[in-house]
Amino acid sequence: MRRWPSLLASAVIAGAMALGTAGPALAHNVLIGSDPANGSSVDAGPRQLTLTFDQPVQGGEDINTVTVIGPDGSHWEAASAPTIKDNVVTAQVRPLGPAAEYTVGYRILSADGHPVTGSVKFTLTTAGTGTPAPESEIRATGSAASGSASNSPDGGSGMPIWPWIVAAVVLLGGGVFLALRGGGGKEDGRA
Ligand SMILES: [Cu+2]
Repeated sequence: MRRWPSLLASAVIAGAMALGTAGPALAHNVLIGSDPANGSSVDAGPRQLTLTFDQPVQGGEDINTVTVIGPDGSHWEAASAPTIKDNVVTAQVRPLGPAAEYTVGYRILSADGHPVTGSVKFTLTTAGTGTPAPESEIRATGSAASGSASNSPDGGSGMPIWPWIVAAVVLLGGGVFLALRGGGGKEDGRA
């Protein structure tokens, strides 16, 4: 009779713990807007671009990188690091060249401390007079960011949830064991 309330309590506690610890993993920054907008066309190259997220981006020049990749993998981001103000990342762009599709790749530090990558694309409809960044001006981290950005279009950083499920099952199992053991002991005592 007595064991059911404690069994239920164990299950509720284990479930709450699993939810509580898994929650932050799902709260990564999400890109909610950009200028130029994803999929848009512009007739002149923007001198700067902005990426707006749903929550503040953490500072740190080494981890927050923005790349602008044009035809044949050419780089068009300025040499300076992007600036962060709350939810908005602003990056300077070189004058663009060929009329083509350009991909803006980003790697930013999420509010929960994890890196988030993704990309947006825009099309330059009228060729500009700019030239791509020379190899010497391409930031090492910028090159790395463009690679990871193209690999994770969903913007996720791949944090598995299964360890939390395993932990919940173990906790639940332990709770059941203790509840059965404790309940049995009390019954023996009263009898
Ligand atoms: Cu995270």
